[in-house]
Amino acid sequence: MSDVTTTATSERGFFDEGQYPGIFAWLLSTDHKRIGLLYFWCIIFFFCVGAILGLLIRLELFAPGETIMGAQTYNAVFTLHGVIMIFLFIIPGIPAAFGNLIMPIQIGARDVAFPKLNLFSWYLYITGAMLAVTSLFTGGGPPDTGWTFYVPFSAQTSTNVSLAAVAVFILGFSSILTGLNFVTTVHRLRTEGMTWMRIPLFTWSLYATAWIQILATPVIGITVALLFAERVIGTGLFDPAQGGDPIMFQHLFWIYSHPAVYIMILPGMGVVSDIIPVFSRKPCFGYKAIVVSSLAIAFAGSLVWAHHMYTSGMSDMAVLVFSFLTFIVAIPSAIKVFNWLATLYEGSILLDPPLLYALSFILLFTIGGLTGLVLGAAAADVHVHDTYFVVGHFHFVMFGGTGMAFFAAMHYWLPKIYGRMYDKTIATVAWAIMVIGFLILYISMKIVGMQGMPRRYYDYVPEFTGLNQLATVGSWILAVGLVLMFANIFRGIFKGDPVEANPWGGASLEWQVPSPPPMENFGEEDPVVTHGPYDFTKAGIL
Ligand code: HEM
Ligand SMILES: [Cu+2]
Repeated sequence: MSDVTTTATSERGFFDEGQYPGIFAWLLSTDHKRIGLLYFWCIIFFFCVGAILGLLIRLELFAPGETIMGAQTYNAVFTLHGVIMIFLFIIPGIPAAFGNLIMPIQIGARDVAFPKLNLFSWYLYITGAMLAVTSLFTGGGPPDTGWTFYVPFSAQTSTNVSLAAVAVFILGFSSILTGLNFVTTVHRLRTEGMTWMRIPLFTWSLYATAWIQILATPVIGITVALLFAERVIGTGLFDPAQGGDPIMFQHLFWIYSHPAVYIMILPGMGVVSDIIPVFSRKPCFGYKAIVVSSLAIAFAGSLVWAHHMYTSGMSDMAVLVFSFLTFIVAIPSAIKVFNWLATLYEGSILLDPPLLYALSFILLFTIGGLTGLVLGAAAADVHVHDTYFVVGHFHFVMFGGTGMAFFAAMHYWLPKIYGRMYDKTIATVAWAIMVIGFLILYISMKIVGMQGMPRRYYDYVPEFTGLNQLATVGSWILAVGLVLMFANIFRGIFKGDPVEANPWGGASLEWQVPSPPPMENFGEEDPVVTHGPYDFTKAGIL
């Protein structure tokens, strides 16, 4: 990309250029970077709350029988853990925080296409989050259905499922509007020379994600609206006694929620695709293959929802077709993994924290993906369905995949946004502790699941005690790593050494503007792009 000459009005970039005084500089800002930071801090907050709930679940499961809470509280805690982690952390995580912070700069835009809509999406996110929290203390008390809200239980329980459904409905709108904004931004606001084949892979992944957000999210909106109607006016759509069908709820739920796992993972893949070339000092191997596989995942991933329902009662033919389609989606995912490894191969590797977090993404996501194939194979799934094997699998993919990618993005881009660097040694130590704790925690879950321990149960038979205790100890190690990582990031943001515009030697546009970037990203003139995002030689870095 061409060198950009910027006229930053001050050293503190957009932090000093608020339109309004005080807190309103944030609450009324339409700048994509400020909105990105609003999301970032809210998402970190909810992640910490969710993680504490996860630790409480593990504490309860340390020994058979009651350990720290009763059964009804336990049901509420794991429902809340699931709802927070899914709807408030992992789905909005990378797109809403880092997509907003970085994507417009990567394509040479001064902001997203609809800045006010962008701010409105954040308010919807906050409103949804507030309602979800309110549902704990009002009505019949905290929802106890699990984050899947399966009928008939969710239609009948006296807990506050109705308000939680409204919360999910509103959060869905936030997600759809962000998707619309990003699609329009990528189509309309690319600067001169930013052809489709020069778009950085992070932005490409957000583009593919945005289409899923637009096309799939309305389905969950309709599903929770129907659940609300079922509870409030007894529509009977899902109630067999009134001619309804509970299986229909599962179809509707997973028609969104399976594509949603690609809303969760694709942006993470995009982060990794951007980081690996920079820290290998090599162009990304198979750029086009990564682009096409993102789009292929977005498309094919919409056809496999019923692999969550092999044991719900379906025709053998349907089971066969969904099992086959599920295996097809593994292909574009595997293509990406091969391309990342080929990029690393014979590169001059810089083992800085962003790369370490990206490497743990590859390892943990691959393990998670392969156990996904075990679940995709219908015959094997019948054995491990709704056991801890599933819990192990999805934590590997979501936490080991997207979670690690979120942390990788944090270590990669926060110095750009705040203009300060964290301590790299502490970041590395925290990373090592986290990965060790992670493996102990979730491998134990997979094994105890293979042995038949069901998920979502308050209690277990004594035979499973050993592995459960191992898992709980793993969760403590993981927690130590998390605390160390966040403490180091906070310290870095406030007290770290100032950084240059391009601390890692990246070739894409965000590394050409000052750290932190000025309000409209670029000075008087828009940048003109003359080479691809990983052409380190043409960018003068190699
Ligand atoms: C400190 C880290 C974490 C710990 C100790 C932890 C632990 C647990 C445990 C013990 C369960 C209960 C499993 C069950 O009974 O079904 C669970 C469920 C779940 N976790 Fe986590 N988890 C952690 C992080 C995460 C993250 C980062 C995510 C999302 C990205 C996540 C998403 C979920 C979901 C969706 C469920 C399912 C809830 C349900 O079945 O309704 N967890 N977790
Ligand atoms: Cu699925």
